[in-house]
Amino acid sequence: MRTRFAVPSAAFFLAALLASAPLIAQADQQVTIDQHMFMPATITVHPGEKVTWVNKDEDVHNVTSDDQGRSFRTPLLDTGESATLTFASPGTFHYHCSVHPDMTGTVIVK
Ligand SMILES: [Cu+2]
Repeated sequence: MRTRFAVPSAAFFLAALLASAPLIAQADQQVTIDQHMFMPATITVHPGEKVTWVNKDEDVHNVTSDDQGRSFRTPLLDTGESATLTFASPGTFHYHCSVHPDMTGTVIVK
């Protein structure tokens, strides 16, 4: 499991106090893939945040942007595998699974 909600150590608190960036910018957001669905289907993050997709399904899936240029695309993820993308710029990014095009999701960066 990720440690996002774990009790921070004293060292972490010190680092947080010294950091000028808001804490939220350092937290990974997670999308679970299961039963041929991205959950949540729409996720909202701040510019510079990372989104990690974790495949908990028994089938292979990936994350492929809908745009013509395929501005982002993860490798095929087997059961238990994950992939992380960083969204630097604001926008609305629709994606799907290239193996199962009916599986769709959206990342909103603002
Ligand atoms: Cu798929």
